[in-house]
Amino acid sequence: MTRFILALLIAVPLFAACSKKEQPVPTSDSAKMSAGPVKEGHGKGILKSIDTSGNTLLLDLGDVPGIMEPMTMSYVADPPELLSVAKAGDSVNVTIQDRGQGDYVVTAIAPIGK
Ligand SMILES: [Cu+2]
Repeated sequence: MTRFILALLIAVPLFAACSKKEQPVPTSDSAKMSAGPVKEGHGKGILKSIDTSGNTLLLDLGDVPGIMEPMTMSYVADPPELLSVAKAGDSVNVTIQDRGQGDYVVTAIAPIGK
């Protein structure tokens, strides 16, 4: 029994030293990020223009809390049916999703006061 414990005491540090040399397997952080949680926020602004070929809406929005500071930029419309909901120049309420890695999408749009 004593000999067994002694063997363990010797063996354990050997294993520890051995495992120290092993390089940790790199995990794919980029894959995790792209599969990360979608952030969603609501904003209000003006629909500036509609690009049916690019499937985008150019929106001049106020702050979209947690998603985007006030700015004019184009968002992919998902679903594409959103392209025909409002007209250029309309005041709109929108739902914006941040799907990660610069992928900003408008998922809902409604003209205000119509
Ligand atoms: Cu922006």
